[in-house]
Amino acid sequence: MQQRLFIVSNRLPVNIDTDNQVHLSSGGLVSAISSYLDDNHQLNNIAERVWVGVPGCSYNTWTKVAPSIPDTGYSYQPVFINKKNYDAYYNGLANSTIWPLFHYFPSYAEFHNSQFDAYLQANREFAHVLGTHLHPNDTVWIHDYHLMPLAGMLREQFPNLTIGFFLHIPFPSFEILRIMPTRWQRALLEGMLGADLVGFHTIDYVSHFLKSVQMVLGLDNDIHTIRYNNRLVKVDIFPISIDFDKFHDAYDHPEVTERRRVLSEQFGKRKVIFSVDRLDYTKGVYSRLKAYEHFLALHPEFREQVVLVMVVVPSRDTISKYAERKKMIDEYIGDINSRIGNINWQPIIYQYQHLSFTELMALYTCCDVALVTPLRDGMNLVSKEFVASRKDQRGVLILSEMAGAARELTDALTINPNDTEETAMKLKRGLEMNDDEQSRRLAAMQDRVRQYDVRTWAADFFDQLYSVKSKQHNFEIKFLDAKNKAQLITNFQSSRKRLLLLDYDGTLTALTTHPSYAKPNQALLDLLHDIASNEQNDVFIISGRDSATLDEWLGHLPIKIVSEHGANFKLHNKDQWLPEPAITNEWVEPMRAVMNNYVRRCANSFVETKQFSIAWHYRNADEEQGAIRATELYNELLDYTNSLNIQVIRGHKVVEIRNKGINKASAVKKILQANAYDFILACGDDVTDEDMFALLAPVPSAYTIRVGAYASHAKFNLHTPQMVLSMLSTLHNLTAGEKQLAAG
Ligand code: GDG
Repeated sequence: MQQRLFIVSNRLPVNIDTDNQVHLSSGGLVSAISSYLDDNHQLNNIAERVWVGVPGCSYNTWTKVAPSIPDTGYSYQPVFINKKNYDAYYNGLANSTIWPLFHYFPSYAEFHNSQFDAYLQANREFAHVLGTHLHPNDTVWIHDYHLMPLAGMLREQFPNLTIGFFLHIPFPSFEILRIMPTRWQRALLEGMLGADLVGFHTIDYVSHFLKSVQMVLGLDNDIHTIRYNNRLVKVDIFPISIDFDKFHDAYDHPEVTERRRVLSEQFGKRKVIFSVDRLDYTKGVYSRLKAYEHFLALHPEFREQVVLVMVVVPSRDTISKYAERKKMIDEYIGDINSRIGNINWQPIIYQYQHLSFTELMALYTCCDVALVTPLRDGMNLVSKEFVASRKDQRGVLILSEMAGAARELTDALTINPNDTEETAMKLKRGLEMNDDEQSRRLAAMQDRVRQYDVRTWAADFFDQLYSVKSKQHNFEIKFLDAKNKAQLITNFQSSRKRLLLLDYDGTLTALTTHPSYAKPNQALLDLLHDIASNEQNDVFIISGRDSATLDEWLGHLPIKIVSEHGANFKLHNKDQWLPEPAITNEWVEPMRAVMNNYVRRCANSFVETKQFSIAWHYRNADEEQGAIRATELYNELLDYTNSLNIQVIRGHKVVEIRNKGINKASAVKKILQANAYDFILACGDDVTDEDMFALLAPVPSAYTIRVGAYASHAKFNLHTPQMVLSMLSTLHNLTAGEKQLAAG
């Protein structure tokens, strides 16, 4: 069946004016996605593009205007939310809680349960509209903070749907996120993890998100991949960009050229500083005015020689914080103009109105300095548009280091918008910058924006989305069926040298309430003895347990043992243990003191001290309390890992510290270097076994088996340790029979 692509954003990219005329938004996203799909039509087999969002008009109006929407290659599916709910969802939770909090304005954030419920309800309505149209193999790309729970809601209905989520605003540090009620934090994060791919503008936002997922949901990540509900979720950076050519080429449009000429004539010899943004407290408009006033005070020689053209575009003006801002700005501008200006000169030309594209281009291309000073900004497209528009290679960009764009536009003059002194100084430097330096800096920034424009951004996102989807197929639960079991047996029988890598707890024995209760019974000892006695088999017990216990229980068998997740090796039962050369353990005692605190704070938890690692187990503790304490302990231990060469890992009901770089994969690598095998069987039940499974995934002769119903890098799953034992016993009996035959 052919796939369809659903783009989902709060608002549809259509505006309907009071005369019921439809205006289509020509935003970067619309054209970027179209151009990607046009280029890759065959590749992705996308037959139809549907945009889903709130239309900004009533149902009756929509039914009237919908047939007149010009063909853009998209069809539009409206979501209608009643006015009261929409207000609580959009003006309330989205723009009076998430927006201020995620932009580091916690004191502006409001916390009303009724608004959160309306937010969930609005997301459910989106899910409902989508649910009535989607097929399981469609692709959905959800945009922004209004719709953070939506992917999770869709995932419940469509387990295999391909879903991407992109956040256009910053993702804040966990210390900010935790200000919101825990229930809300969980709902937002779990909702986002319903997607297959979660995208952010910068590495900081990715790190903050991953840390929050660890702290709130207790989930670790492996190189930005999270295992959640038996799925892999990829988290990555996609710095949004603009249509470079559109802004670059518009420099020469006749109407832009003409408007630039008129404006330049009007400004005469005066240097022009230009700023444009939506009215929003995050955009730093007030700080910008303060810095400009300070600049004029410090450098009176610039008075009458410079003008600040400041365009503020109306936005969200029904929200009180925005209306207050507008009043403050209006008053401050009036104050500066009347106090510092005179009859011949207004220091600030202020417009509170949207500009046409021609007007915007004319101002971008006639100004001397573009002044972009957000206090926080997910990316900031104005700075990129200014850079792209300057085909003449003139002009200076002053850019706040708090904008995501500052990570890419490193040739801008960067400022801290709260530093009036610095901004005033950079204004002077920008206004006096010579042509060569202007052009050198612009050329470097133009290269970056040209190379990674909005098309590359969208293509990058889709490529990653489809790539993670294909990886998920290898990461599903795949119980070993009769056909594959028969093949495994055939391969085992026909091989000459076999490697058996067997985890102990949870794989050969069931998990017990305390590690000391998992002593092997005689049947297990006999089975291991018999398999290992066949010289074609190299049997390794590869466990996270301490060496002494493994020695005591299994040391008399003709097997090899790797203990403490690869830290210690015993290659013959008469040999000494051989620790990894680089291994250290002087940190174990101090870490034990930290863990002991958690034993006191969490009833029925306990510490297992080994030679080169240490573990805090909470399998017997109250489930909820154990999980909370595990997160706290994990977080506390992370602080130590920066200074010590150790790694903290979370397994099933355990938090463990071990040497960095030592794991079951490093141990298996070493084993494979020492010997060649034509059959490998690796069995394990926990996340620590995943390293070994991932290493062996590309090896054709390797069978990897995860015990339990967990999605895994292993090729197969078996339900219980009993099934592992039964399989081992079958393998042994078959080869033992052959030996007897051969001997007979
Ligand atoms: C959010 C994030 C992130 C503005 N005034 C006029 C006008 N604009 C256009 C600009 C630019 C866009 O609006 C503003 O984009 P920004 O990126 O600067 O800011 P937000 O609206 O807050 O956008 C932001 C973005 O999402 C994308 O992910 O970068 O961080 O907050 O394209 O040109 N356009 C016209 N007249 C105006 O008066 N024609």
